[in-house]
Amino acid sequence: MALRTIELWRGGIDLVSPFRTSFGTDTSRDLLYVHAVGDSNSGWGECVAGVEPNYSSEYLENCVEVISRFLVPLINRDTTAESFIKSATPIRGNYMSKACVEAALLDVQLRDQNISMAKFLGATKSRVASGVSVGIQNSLDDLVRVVGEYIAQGYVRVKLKIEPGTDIELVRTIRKEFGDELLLQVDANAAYTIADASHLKQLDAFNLLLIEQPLPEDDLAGHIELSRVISTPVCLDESVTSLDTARGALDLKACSVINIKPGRVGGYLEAKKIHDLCLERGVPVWCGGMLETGIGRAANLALAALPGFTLPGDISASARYFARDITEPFVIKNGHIDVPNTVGIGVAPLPEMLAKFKKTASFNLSA
Ligand code: OSB
Ligand code: MG
Repeated sequence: MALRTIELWRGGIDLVSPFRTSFGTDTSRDLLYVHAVGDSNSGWGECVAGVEPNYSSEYLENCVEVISRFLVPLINRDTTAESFIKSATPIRGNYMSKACVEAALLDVQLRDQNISMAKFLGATKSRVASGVSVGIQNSLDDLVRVVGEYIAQGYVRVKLKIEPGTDIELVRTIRKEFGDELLLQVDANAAYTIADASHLKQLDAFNLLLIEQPLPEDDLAGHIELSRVISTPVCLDESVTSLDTARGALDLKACSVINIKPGRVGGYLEAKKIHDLCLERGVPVWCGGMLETGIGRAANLALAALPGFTLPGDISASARYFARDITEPFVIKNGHIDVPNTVGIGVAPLPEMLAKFKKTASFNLSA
């Protein structure tokens, strides 16, 4: 029941189609996994950082450095996910680095304890409603076709990426094409400023579930002002990096919905705390995504099964992202994806997929 080694694994998997947001275009996932190897079991954690620091200030190579140089030295044979997160408090920021180490430690310890991540976190659902995040397309025709395909596959909620110049018309077109019943929301990834408030107010005509992260990460005042001016609920993604920022944003009415991403807030333990706060306050939350492979997706499903996750999240089927996932693929059935219910995160990399990856570091732990 003790840890032996922390390994870092690197590789990449192509996306089935390019994913374009207001901050850039991804055609593949460059991957970093943390593998925590114990005496009897091992656990996996996926790093959600991108190659470039454009979603947030974190990026993959920096995570490799932070994990190797600052986080692994905090781990000994008896470290748990909880004790690791506590000891990592003096390391500022670096949420995505902390989160993937924590995830690997959680996976191995829950396997040792013979319980599932879903059970450990307090899941109340065995499957979760599946939404899809649709990147910016080359034309409105392409967008209509792509959204139509996702709806045909059963996705229960559609999120459209927007940016200045491709926003109001895009929403108008999708509403006209697919009707008022479609659960629809938009995500700007911080592409606007508060000077765009009256422009964004035009979105109020389309009965959107929410607008996600319209303004820059640090513009709390702007989000407070925008929330007063528009009736579409404001949801924060990038701005919420911890329980404290979540509480502050809610207290100051900068948002009325929160997108919880474990990677962005430093792990599943912190994500659960944000969920608990929001549940207590009746604030709806949903589980975001970072184009995770099956390792990150499995853990996100466990989190999204908690009772406060009342809005469909961005957890789509493996096939929406990859021709072949690193794990057994997650599939959508009647608009839902099953929550893994076996020990730990319930999945592990398939040997034939892992064979294409490289173990780039291995740290032996001391007592
Ligand atoms: O802002 O939610 C986002 C993907 C990468 C980085 C940021 C975001 C996203 C998504 C995709 O919207 C969500 C998913 O399907 O994983
Ligand atoms: Mg977002």
